[in-house]
Amino acid sequence: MVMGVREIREQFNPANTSECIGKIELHTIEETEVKIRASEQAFQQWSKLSSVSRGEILNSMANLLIEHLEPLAELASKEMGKTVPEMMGEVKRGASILRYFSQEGMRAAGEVLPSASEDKMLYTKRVPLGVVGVITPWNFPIAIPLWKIAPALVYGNTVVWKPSIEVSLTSQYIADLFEKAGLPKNVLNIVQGRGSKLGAVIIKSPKVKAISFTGSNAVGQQILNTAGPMNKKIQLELGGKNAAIILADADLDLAARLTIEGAMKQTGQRCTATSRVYIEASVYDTVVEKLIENAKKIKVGETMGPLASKQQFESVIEHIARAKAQGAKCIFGGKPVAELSHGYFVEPTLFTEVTHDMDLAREEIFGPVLAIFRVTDYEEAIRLSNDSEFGLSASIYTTNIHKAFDFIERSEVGLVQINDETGGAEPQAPFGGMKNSSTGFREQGQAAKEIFTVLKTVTINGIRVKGKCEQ
Ligand code: UN1
Repeated sequence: MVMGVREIREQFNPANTSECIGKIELHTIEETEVKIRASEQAFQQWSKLSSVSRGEILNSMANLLIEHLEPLAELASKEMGKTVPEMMGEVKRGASILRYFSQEGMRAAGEVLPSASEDKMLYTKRVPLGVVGVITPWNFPIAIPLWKIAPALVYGNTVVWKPSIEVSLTSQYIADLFEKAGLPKNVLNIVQGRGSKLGAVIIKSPKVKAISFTGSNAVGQQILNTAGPMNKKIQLELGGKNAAIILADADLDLAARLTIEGAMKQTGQRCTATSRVYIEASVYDTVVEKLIENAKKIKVGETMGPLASKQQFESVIEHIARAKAQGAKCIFGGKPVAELSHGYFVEPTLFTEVTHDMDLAREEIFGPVLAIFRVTDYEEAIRLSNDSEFGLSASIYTTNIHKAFDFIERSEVGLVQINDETGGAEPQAPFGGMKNSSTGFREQGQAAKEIFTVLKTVTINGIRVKGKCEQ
């Protein structure tokens, strides 16, 4: 039954903006409410199923993802612009996330504690919350939803999922695969539409016990304002302005290669992208040359995809124009690619002569833009790398073990990288930032159970009442 009038949306390929790749019917507010209610009912059965059985469904889903690797990667690539090899990597990553959490169904769900009384048994037991709301972005249309949905499901919750409208077709494909994998009806309910309309219904619903969101700081703040006072559990993964430090003693080839990869992979559309690099003065000229050499190797339209949408394209172009107007020097790129004007393609872009009061040093760009700074020494580098409202990830390239350990201690971020790029996350490791990059619970790994379960403490009295066993 369709309630209200459904809006139809056409999706276009950001690499070829006149190519319509499909249509999607958006849900109405009423339908979203119905789906939340249905998920609440489905919780009764789903939470009773053993976690081992729930895990088996996730494992089937992992197998299906791999079976559908190519068509899914191609669809997602056409919908949001990431290159097909990048998208195939993401589908495989999705499968390993599902496999990790499928095993979680076989792991301990509590612990036995000693009691002060010999007559009592005391233990903890993790239980699911009920319906949880998962609101996901367009930049990892497969991996991010799965690393929220998989733990939510294996711990026994049901999920109402609102993906970004920009990746509606990819998200529908994933929801359909979950059904094929044997997930009972209404255990995962997808709602397609805008966050301002449908996301708001999920956030406000008293039936939804937790919200896991990845996206902008502005929306994150609205979630906190609305769902916080309702005492919901809230997990927010927000922006980043990730720094890399290259010291004179580093392997400079490795540092330059990984800094450019960190900045330009996925066209810079990762909250973990490297967006600032601090280079020690004595190797500054050499490293800048190496950064340019690496940037030159990128073939826009082949090894680097377009920006995901018109809005993204305009925003990145505006950031570049503002950086120039504020006095930063563009030493590489800085323009849309003229011969690829049928898509949202922008050149990999490098800026020098950046000062810390410029927007380029402070604001998240979410595009292939890197700000390069010269620093006198490690102390100046760490001070400037920490001079940010964000604290997601940071890298240092050095062979000095003392500086590496000092950086681990003093870097104000959730993800510290030594001789590695700022991006990336493995499913078994907690993911999240400090400062304005994250709020609340970590994602992935064992840490995921903190948001998606609640602990019950159980006391059983009278376990050793005299004479009972002899009767
Ligand atoms: C990665 O670096 O591979 O939205 C993961 C984002 C992050 C995930 C990054 N939440 O870009």
